[in-house]
Amino acid sequence: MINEKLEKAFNDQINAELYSEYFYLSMVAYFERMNLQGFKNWMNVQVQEEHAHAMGMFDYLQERGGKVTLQTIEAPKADWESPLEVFEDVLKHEQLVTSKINSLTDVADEVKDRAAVSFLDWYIKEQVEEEANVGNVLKTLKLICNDANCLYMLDKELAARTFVAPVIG
Ligand code: OFO
Repeated sequence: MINEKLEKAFNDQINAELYSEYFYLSMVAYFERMNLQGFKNWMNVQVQEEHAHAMGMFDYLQERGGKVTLQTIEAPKADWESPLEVFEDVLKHEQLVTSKINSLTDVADEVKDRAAVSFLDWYIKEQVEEEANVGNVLKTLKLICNDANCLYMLDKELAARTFVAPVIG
């Protein structure tokens, strides 16, 4: 049976992952309004990844005999000034998620749940990749993309991203 404090921390993180899904879905709608289909595709993959992250913890908590308690998902921001502002928000958000996953792992450590610590290792590594992916798009937007041509080229590039269901744990 999973420790109660750890169960609560997992439920909070499931909510954070579902909020991430919601936040990025709001960005999908923004890119649709902007008619930037490649950016929209990139963000749609992000939405699917966040859903998979939430479900990975959802399934794990149940597998460990814990109770999944879903919480209210906060309404995300709906408007941005530019694609640059969107990606600045994504990076800030991923950095926040990294700190939340680190805190969740601290709780698993504190209650000496070695299995949970080992399970969460996947998420810790995933965050390194997430921050790097977002950081790369942000770098291009910041350093190179100050005209419509570049935005068009980047949109074409982002159209190539595809979702690969992660094998978590
Ligand atoms: Fe984008 O991060 Fe989930 O875990």
